[in-house]
Amino acid sequence: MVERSTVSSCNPARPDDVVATHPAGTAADVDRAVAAATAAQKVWARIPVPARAEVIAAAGAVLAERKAELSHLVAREAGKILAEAGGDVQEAIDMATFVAGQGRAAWGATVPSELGSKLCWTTRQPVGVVGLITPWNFPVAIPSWKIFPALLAGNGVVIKPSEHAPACCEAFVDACVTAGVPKGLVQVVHGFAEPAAALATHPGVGAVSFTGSVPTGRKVAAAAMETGPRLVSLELGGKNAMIVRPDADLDLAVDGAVFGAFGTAGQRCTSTSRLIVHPDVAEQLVDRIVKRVGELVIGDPTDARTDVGPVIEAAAGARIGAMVDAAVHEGASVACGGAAVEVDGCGGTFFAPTVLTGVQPHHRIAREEVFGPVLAVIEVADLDEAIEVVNSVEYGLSAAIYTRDVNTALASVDAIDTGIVYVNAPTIGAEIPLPFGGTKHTGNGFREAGTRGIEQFSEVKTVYVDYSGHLQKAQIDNRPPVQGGGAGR
Ligand code: UN1
Repeated sequence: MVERSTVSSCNPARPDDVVATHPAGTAADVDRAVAAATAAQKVWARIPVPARAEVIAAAGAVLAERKAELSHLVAREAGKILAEAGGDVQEAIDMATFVAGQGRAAWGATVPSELGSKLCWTTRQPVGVVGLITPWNFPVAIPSWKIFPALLAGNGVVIKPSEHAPACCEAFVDACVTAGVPKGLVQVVHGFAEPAAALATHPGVGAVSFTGSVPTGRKVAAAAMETGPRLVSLELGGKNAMIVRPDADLDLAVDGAVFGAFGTAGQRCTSTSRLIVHPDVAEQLVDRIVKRVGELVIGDPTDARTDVGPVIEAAAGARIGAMVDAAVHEGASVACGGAAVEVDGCGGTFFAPTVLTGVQPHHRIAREEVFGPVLAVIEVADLDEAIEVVNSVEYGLSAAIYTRDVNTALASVDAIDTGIVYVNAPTIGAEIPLPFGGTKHTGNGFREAGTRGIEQFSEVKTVYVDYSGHLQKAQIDNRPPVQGGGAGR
């Protein structure tokens, strides 16, 4: 494996502006990091859970104090516009509050025993050290989704952040350490595939959690099951659809489509990338979306007037452009956008918000994740066909339906095969106390956030205590026969 020897992140809007440079980690660095986190975890796991929770709450407070500074860093390193960068940091603050609260909540169940003088309950134990591989697009929020619950559950952490956002991860971990997270408990290893693979296969890592693409996620899972951690949670791609029914509030649907598709320059795993619409309203809806797109300001994300920032790097722009070209080749039409645009004074890659019409469900652009500001419009005859199209892709993260009819809305919630469904709201914007994740190839059945975070990073333990003072035999049929047949009288 030949890899670059340094990780160097730059401002996606101005690639000459280098944000951070670190030596690229190796498998040996991962070994050292796992050993150090393991040593620190042994002490941490003995601290009572509410006391661990207090440290996490304090980390939230430090993040809140540093919110402005961190938001600027997110905008500069990940290219997110300031409002979204602030939202990213706020999501981490909220996660700290929520997870800290879980430190005084129930973690298990008590269950009545089938025998007398016996207690049965479940509890949770840490897995030891968790290995985290995180993306650049929520460079503070996603580490927080994983690190806070992992710490609350009593684990140590080794995180390999995206090579595009090393400084955001360092800043997040620094806030944790300032708040009192023991030094050494959360280790950061920067780099590319080598440390990621080492983490996924490390015998000293009890769980690995990955957010990123399907091909990499599959490699992580296969490698991890072969030699490494037993718990593997994956959050992979999406091909999120918004259905707009003819009875929908079209103003609302236009707002939702523009925000869902072009917010974060389409670079969320939850971004809306398919608009599934009835022919009666298709033209009107597309015209209105295109008009709104014309009003969006594309530019430097640190300028408060900007609506759409850059894509993460030139290669991403080239990939998105090739997907749009392929769609046109397959028969789609470009209603707006379709290519990268120059922004004065910025050398980064800015892909124009793009609406494609005439897309058919079998086109590549209707099936493959774009991870860029591209909305494919697919016309369908009725609700059944709309749902069939929503469910026809390999992903199952998020979907939205716009309708004023409550029966249509709820029937769609039932029929749509995704982990998250929105009614009259776009496909982005999942809230942290609720489980986050998807069906099919979007993941492997795990959900993040909410109370699921603790489950994700711990093992359940079932405990039986027999205080009868004599041997009681379970699974031995020792009950008196029921008198008088089935009615029991
Ligand atoms: C992601 O893009 O990987 O639901 C996560 C949302 C955000 C999370 C996105 N809260 O859009």
